[in-house]
Amino acid sequence: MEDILWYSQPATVFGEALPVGNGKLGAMVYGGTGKEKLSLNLDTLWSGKPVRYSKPDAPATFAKARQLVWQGKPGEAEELLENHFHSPWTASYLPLGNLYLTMTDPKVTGYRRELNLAEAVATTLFGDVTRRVFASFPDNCIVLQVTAAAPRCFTLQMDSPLEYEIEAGADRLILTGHCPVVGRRTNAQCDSYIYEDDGIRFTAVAAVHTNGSVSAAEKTLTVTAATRLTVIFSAASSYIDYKTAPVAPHRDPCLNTVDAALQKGATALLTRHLEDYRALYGRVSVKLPVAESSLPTDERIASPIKDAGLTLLLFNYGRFLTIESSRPGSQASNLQGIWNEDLFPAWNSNYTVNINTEMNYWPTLACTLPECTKPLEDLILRLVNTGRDTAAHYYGADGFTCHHNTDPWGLSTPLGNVGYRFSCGFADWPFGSAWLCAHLFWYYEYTLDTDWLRTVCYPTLKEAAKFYLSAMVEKDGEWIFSPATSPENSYQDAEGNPHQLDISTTMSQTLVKELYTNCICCCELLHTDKEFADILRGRLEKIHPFHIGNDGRLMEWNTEHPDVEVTHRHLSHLYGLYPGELITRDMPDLRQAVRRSLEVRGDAGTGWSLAWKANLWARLGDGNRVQKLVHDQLNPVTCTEMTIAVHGGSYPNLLCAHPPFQIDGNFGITAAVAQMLLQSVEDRILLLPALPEEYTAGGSVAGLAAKGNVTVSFAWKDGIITDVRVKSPVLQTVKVEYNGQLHLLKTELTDIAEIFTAK
Ligand code: FUC
Repeated sequence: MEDILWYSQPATVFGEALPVGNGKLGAMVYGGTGKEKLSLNLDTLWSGKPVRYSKPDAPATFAKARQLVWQGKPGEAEELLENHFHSPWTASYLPLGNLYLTMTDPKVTGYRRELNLAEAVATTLFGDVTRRVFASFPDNCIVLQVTAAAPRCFTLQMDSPLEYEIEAGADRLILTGHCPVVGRRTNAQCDSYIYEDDGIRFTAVAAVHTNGSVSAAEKTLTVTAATRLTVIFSAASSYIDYKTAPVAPHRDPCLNTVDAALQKGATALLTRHLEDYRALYGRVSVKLPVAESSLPTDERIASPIKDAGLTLLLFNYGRFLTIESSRPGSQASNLQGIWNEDLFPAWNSNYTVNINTEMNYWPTLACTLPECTKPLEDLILRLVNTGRDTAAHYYGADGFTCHHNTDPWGLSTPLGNVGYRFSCGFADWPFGSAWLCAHLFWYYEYTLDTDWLRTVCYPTLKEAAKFYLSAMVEKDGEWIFSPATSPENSYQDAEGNPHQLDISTTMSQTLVKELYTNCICCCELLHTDKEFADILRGRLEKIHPFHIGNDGRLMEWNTEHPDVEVTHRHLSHLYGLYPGELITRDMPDLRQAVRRSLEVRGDAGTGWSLAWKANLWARLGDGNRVQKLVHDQLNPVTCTEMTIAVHGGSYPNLLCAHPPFQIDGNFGITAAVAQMLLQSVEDRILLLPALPEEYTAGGSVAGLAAKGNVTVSFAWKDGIITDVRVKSPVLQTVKVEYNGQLHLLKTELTDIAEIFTAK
């Protein structure tokens, strides 16, 4: 029931258009009548080229900054790092262009456009015309099918905001273009580009198959007297990897892909797409006691009282967006997933790894989509290579590290630009590697893939741990990373001046504690590296991240400095409760301190900030507060609001508004809804740990995943759980807590194939 977004008018701007994608290719579908527009993306279209940044004497500069902070001079330390330590910014994720299909005599009656999340098909209906758009993973193309009862004339055109040329062949348009190499920026925003020969090049092809006749002229294909028309679109770029000049062949591979799809034909393409997509989306099904809404989606979110079904729609949308934006072989989902129309997108639409990229992957394992995490794994493995250089060059340290931003070139340095004031708050945070490594360990915990633990997960965690082992220092009996920041937040010194560098911070200590703990666990599971594990154990004895302040909050800084912005959007110091698991249910004082911190921070924030709060409240077991935050996320934001603001909400197409559009909030909310229903924490599975009151009447869950390679299905009535079934490819007994009690349940044997096929 809550699988459809629908509207009774075409989209006029991005925030109304509907997304489809196959991980690599993305399209926003406008659903116009006389003129349809698809704005197109390819995951590897980025500015830049392989690059390595360095700063003379960086380790000495950092050591000097530490000394200054320890001497109570954080302002001097900040100036030093701003002028002598920071590197240029990441590359930008670029739009590919647009495809336009005009049609004569549109006869606009009975207009409806919809996105069916259960099929990943966007459909536009009016008069005698039906148009369908889907992105096929198995055939690597986007398919636009039109059928009409009466014959029509069509024209097909493409353009691009990048430098490009178009050729028209007998049945196709071929767009070749290239990406700029350098972006110039003012402040955090890129505002002009320089094109050079060594940037990424690309080919995009749109070919038609029709029962009308096709002619080509003036960069336009014209189709006459057609009642059926299929456009097959694909694209490929010359990007190879982070270190190699982008010279991969793209024209022939792209043409071959399109020819192969044309050969299959529209019906087979749709069948293959549905088979592929449903096998992923259908693994999970949630039913909640909600009445069906008769309103179009934009009117539903515009209503001041949110109907109870919207939460489920948002949950399903997040699962859809995961499958559409992150598939094996694609780049990881960036700040906008894969959907970006802007030549100068906010924050370069890059990978911001001090919350945003990770949040994109919060729901993936819980929603039984483990293969969709593979692009994130690729991103991390790339950083092991580039981040080794950063660890050695900037800190004189072992292992690898990554700061708060990255891109397909594997940027891992402390980006900030010379003299950019207050940049330490984001730049000086070499903890992206630690946070990302948590995702690798969670993947193991969910899948129990021991070979992968041995060959991929542990070696990566070990390299990450080595960085902190060699870069941390001992002070007053504790091992600290110093100076440290708490992402993007500031505190006031005694004179009321804002600072970002402190002796240490809760988040930096939390991330190291988690990483070392996970590494030790790997060593034990793999019966390896006993000595290394002992070194880590020794260090852990002197790492204590959590302290409760006099005001009852969990402390964020080394000492109780006054806040600069008490409602700051980041919640870095609360990481230990979520997504981390260091603050467990048997630590009531720390949980109370988190609760107090959340109360003082308040609910308002950017889209992703609302979503993080929702997940924290879910861990605290407060379902109504989670639902309140989900509703806050559903506050309508007008499509013209695309400049940076801090209040969250949703565009009419339900994409999350930071504002501007940022997809992390969609994924964060999906994770929070999953956590209302099931949490896999400590040694057990909690059923309905944070169910909002309005859903207690009854409902069911099928196929959500828990740690230990299991999926869980259950139903409830009047808040009481019935019919629990736990499935696993291995026979095991799992601890499940529900109805206030711990139950030991034997798993039903299933093979992976069964878990991974539609229920
Ligand atoms: C971090 C956040 C901002 C924004 C940006 C992409 O810097 O603090 O709010 O989400 O990432």
